[in-house]
Amino acid sequence: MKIAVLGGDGFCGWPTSLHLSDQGHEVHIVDNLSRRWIDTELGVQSLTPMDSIQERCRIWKDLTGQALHFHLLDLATEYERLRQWLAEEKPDAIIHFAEQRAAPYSMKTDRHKVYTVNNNVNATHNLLTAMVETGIDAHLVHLGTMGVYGYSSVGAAIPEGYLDVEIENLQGEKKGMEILYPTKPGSVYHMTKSLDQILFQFYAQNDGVRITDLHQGIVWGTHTEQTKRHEQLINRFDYDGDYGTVLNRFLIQAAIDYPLTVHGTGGQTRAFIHLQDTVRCVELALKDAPKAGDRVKIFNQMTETHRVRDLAEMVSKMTGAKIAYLPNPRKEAAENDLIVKNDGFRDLGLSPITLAEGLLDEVVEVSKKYAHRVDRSRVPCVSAWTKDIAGRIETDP
Ligand code: NAD
Ligand code: USQ
Repeated sequence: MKIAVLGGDGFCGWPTSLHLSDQGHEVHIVDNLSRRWIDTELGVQSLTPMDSIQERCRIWKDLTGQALHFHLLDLATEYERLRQWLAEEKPDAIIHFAEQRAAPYSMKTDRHKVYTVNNNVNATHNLLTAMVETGIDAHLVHLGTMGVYGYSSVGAAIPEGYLDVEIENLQGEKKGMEILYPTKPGSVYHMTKSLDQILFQFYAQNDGVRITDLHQGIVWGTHTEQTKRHEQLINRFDYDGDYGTVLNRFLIQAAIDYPLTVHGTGGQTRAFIHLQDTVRCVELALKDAPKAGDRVKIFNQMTETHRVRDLAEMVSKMTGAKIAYLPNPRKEAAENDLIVKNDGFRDLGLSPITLAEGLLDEVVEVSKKYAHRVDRSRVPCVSAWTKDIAGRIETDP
């Protein structure tokens, strides 16, 4: 297939591009490199030394003979170019990773909120309307988030996207209907993913666009089978207080002898998935495309749930790191349970990589190797969810 990977220079997009190219697909990476600019804005860098996207593509071609085509394009602000690109290239499938994905970054200031909404909502809507206008019949696979549901399962497993409800009509009869699971986003970033869901529902129903939305949990790990093949294919690894995600952060903190930064009591339960499984799930979703006229297909792309303090304790036991319980910069439930259905990918044959399988060591190894690149002053999470909370943030554990 000819596959467009939008956001293919990012943490999930790059290994996915390599994986699909390795399988013989013709892969086109579309990215505006905004993530690299945000590193510059924040004054941080990936733990791992990343080459330019052009250089990464050159190395892959030298190694495998497979070309990766790179296109510099902003989905949110260059609508005409996007439409023209789709009309010319006519991809068979489009994988959409191209959004601002950090909740803390989205809550930093009013400007960051505005940027995140403009970027994410416009990127998704521009893509959908351009697909309709050009008449291409590509399968769109979008990376969404488990965060659209909120994280409370009220004692029942969160289903894959839809909820059956019963309402009483004016005649007093009970009528069943299926609705999108009610959204309860916890940040402006997560809110944009909730808005994306409505855009998808409309374009699937109105124009028959074939869409799969992957509600993904927190991705951990850094290597995949392909990124390990050459040091210049290495993936990005975010450790800073805005973009670093919790488990990867704990592992790098342990490697640099920094107390593990648990927010509040660490009672937040979240869904997780290893990067190698992310890549595999995208492949499985591509093979299971919906038909025109079908409702949006939604998968919960996660393999296990964990409580933040349990993760900290596990990393502490493994490495000897101390744990610091800090005032929480976020507005979120101090404690929550989370039960999630993920039968969709299991039925398609996913055999998940779990934390128990020893791959945590691999991340610690990478962290130790590049520890000299870490700026310790960028480790604390300083983005506060409200002005009240801002006054209570602690930056020195
Ligand atoms: P990332 O920031 O590393 O990558 C996103 C890429 O998209 C970047 O290369 C960026 O330059 C590009 N991009 C952003 N806006 C764009 C635009 N307007 N036009 C063109 N390119 C643009 O993020 P990631 O961690 O790879 O996440 C990818 C997707 O997966 C995101 O949509 C995110 O919401 C979702 N997701 C990520 C995680 C995670 O833990 N990393 C978990 C669940 C879901
Ligand atoms: N946390 C800590 N200490 C830290 C960092 C985080 O205790 O040093 C806590 C947070 O307060 C939160 C939890 O860990 O309760 C998860 O935080 P995170 O930064 O790892 O994850 P999140 O902000 O939810 O975002 C990440 C990705 C996002 C994706 C989401 C999936 O950045 O793109 O959508 O995970 S999910 O969490 O399932 O919604």
